[in-house]
Amino acid sequence: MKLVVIGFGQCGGRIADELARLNRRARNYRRIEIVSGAYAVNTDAADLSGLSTIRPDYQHRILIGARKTGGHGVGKINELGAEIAKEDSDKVIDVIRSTKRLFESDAFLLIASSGGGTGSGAIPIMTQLIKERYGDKPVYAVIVLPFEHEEQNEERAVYNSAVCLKSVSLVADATILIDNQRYIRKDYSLRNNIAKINALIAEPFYNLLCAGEEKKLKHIGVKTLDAGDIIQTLSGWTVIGYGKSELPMITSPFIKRNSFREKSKETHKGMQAMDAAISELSLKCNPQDANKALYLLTAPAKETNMDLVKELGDYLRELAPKAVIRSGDYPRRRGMLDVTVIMSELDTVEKVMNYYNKSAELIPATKERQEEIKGKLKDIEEAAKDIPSLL
Ligand SMILES: Nc1nc2c(ncn2[C@@H]2O[C@H](COP(=O)(O)OP(=O)(O)OP(=O)(O)O)[C@@H](O)[C@H]2O)c(=O)[nH]1
Ligand SMILES: [Mg+2]
Repeated sequence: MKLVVIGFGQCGGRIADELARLNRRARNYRRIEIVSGAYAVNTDAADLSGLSTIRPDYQHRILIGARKTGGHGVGKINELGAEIAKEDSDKVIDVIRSTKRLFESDAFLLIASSGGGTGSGAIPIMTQLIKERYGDKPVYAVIVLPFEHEEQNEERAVYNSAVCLKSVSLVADATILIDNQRYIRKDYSLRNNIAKINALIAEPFYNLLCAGEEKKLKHIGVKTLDAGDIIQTLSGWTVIGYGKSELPMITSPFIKRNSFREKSKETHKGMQAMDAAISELSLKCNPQDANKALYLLTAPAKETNMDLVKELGDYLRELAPKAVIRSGDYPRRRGMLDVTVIMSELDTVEKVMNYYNKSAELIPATKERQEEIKGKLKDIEEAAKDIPSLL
């Protein structure tokens, strides 16, 4: 599957940069392309210069709203992010139009955090515009949710998230949810290591996008998972997971690879990787709420047998009984077996509900506070009424 990737704001830009890196890896090691164009859009010039893989020209790192923000971001005011995106949307549409392999691309992937101002304000607007222009291609939004400490300390982070999620979900074909907090839990040393978190966020996309682009027979599975399967699966609220399991290298001539014992060991490893993928989903959710699901097994050809693929399918079916399940196998490198899982069309997402409920509570208090500020400003004006002005 080939994507046009566009990141908005600091978080979106950095993850888009990470996907550009995955494309370079696919090109160098696998001779295939998975990203036909990678762009970063921001109101902050410094954030754009901090990227490393997206091409460093103004057609790939796109500064918007420079007149309004002086190139310094919108300071979490998502309404301003949205307004600037509307005004400068032509800049983004123009570069998309000049993407070389646009017509070979299968979909758009737009990325932003929900808690900031630029990305969370711009992503719904741009999703809608791109959908209007390129109706034949799906537009998927990746939304990165704030860390717990941000939710606790910044009302804006919760409010922006609610507004962004509602707006994006009305226009995107699927909204892929990534909870920043989950990545700290995986490894506490990551708290200060955003780059590592971004690499973990991007990783599940690698094999998923590569599998359908392979041309060499030896890397084509019994059942290929291609762009069509992914497009059929992605819809509505979506989460993604990835798990791996090291395989022992079988070098001894005395161990028969297809002996019964070896086979059950492989199945066990496969289940282990599937378990890891499910328990490390990008957002905590209940697989029973998924109406669509997909899994991809990537393993050395010799380790992949149909029993394993089938067992993984049976296992997922138990976990997600309602879901239409699509699957594939991808014969790849030695010594490693990994599983990528997507749960889509989730009909219950507790975290999203919480944002909506909390923000609904915040709105009257925020209005009250704004009225109070207005009142106080009026009092000052009133007191200054008889003072001469130099202007
Ligand atoms: N995973 C991840 N989260 C990030 C990154 N950068 C920022 N965030 C999160 O994104 C939210 C802040 O949004 P930003 O993307 O920095 O904001 P922005 O879109 O640039 O908007 P403004 O700076 O307000 O103009 C917070 O919840 C951060 O924790 C990143 O590189 N990776
Ligand atoms: Mg910013």
